[in-house]
Amino acid sequence: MSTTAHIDTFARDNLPPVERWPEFRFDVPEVRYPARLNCAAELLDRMAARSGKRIVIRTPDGQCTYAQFMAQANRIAHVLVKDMGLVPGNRVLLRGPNNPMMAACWFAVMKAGGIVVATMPLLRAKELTEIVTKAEVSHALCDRRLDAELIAALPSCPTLKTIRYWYDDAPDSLDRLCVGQPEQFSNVDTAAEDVALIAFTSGTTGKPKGTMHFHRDVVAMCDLFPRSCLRTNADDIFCGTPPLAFTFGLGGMLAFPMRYGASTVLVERLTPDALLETIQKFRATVCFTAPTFYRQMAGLAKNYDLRSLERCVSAGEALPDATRQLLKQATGIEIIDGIGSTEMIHIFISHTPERVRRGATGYAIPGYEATVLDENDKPCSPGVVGRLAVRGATGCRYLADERQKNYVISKGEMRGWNVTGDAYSMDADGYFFYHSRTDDMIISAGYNIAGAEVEGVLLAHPAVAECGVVGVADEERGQIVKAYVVLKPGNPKDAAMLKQLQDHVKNAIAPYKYPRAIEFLDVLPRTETGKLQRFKLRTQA
Ligand code: 3UK
Repeated sequence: MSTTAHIDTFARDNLPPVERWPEFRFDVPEVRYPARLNCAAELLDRMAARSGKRIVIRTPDGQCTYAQFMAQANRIAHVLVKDMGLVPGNRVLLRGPNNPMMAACWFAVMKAGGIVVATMPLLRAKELTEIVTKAEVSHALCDRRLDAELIAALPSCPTLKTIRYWYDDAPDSLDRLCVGQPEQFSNVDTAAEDVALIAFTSGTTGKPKGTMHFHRDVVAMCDLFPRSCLRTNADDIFCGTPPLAFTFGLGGMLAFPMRYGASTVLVERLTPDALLETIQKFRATVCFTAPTFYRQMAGLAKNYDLRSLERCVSAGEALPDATRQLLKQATGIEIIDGIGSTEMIHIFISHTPERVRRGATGYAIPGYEATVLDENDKPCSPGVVGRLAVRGATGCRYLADERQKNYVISKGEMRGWNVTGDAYSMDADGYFFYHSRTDDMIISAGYNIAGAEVEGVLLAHPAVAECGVVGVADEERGQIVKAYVVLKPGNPKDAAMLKQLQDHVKNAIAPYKYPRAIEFLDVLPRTETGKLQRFKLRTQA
């Protein structure tokens, strides 16, 4: 590793031991970078120098150019260093909705050599405390409107000493402190392998895990999926829902458009209707969101002029084919599905719209290899369900966490491969088919049943708005399949409907997969990133 620019070496000191690292592969030339690399210089300054007058951020209240955005990031970087005493390598908590200050703060921290720890807007004091404690966060920049939970967390966060708020007019607010700061800043000359961000993922239930990504990884995610599958160009206008604190959103809502001189529409809170309106109003060409949003958008699309929209990216959970078909009928657009993870930083299996294969997430995109492993870490034959494993330009490095050994294989033939925790099969052409999370597989009377498959079938029924399928304990069968169903308005929650849905599944797939129990709900439990919380359904059962 080249010489670090970090004076505070906490992140480097808490990387996993080298023998536990994934193997990194730089097979595509786009991801071979020099030893010194600051991702803010690469994504922001370089584009500001080349096309400073182009628009980078659009919001309902106005827009700004690359040059203006760089100037703002530079002013904040001065505040971080001079007023807040940031030292390279310090961890900086960022807390805000998707707005221009959140984005500028992100780049300011990169420029000053800090490490971003971004948090989802809905996190509460308890979760913030866990993150601050684990990452030994020393500084925070926070949207004033989201201060309550941060303030509530402070008594239990002794490392966090310096906080400034933005969108605030107090004399010591970030906005005020920025006034009069120089518009130039000389970026800390970070190593490509200095940690740039620690992204937390809660997994399904357990304690949050911090995943560490280098400056190199941030640039690499921009040079892989957005180039090969999305084919981003400078005239693209991106929009969508994932928070900047989620690496899906960091890429799709900020870093990807910037890498290509394109622009992004940042909106703080979006419903399916508001997202459609945003596409119409800003003439957006690219949309990033989760499957449930696409499903609802398909039903509302006729009310909007969506002619500008060219490409839609879905990630976060499995995209049911029924949803893909609904959006296609409504807009003509073939969704680009992609599986990514916080550990891998972004998408590694996906497809171009032309190379879509029904029911598949896609193929390993250039820069990654993928395979399906059996319980002995041997590759499965085509069609056989096993554990998905990947390796490539990015990979998993947990911050001081024993669970590194669960994500990265550390011995044998497959040493260095990342295991995502998903049950997949691969066909003879290298397309990957999602079955379930490995811990969510339902085993009923000896049959392996993937909840997502049953969900996909139920979603194709005209009365079903949303559904979640889990295994619940059963004396006779070990587990039975249980479906939680949200019906579309106007459908009766009665025994006839129950029977109709069961018959619908029996007719579509192997009858042993049908839900022996069905419960009607008004809403399904979901995470802020749009994932169905199956564990909540299981405990409810
Ligand atoms: C699941 C999918 C089927 C899968 C993410 C794109 O979701 C992201 O990161 P997380 O750490 O979760 C990772 C897990 O989510 N998943 C994601 N996408 C798909 N399952 N089909 C999909 N298309 O279980 C995976 O292991 O929250 C997604 C980019 C960046 C991300 N962080």
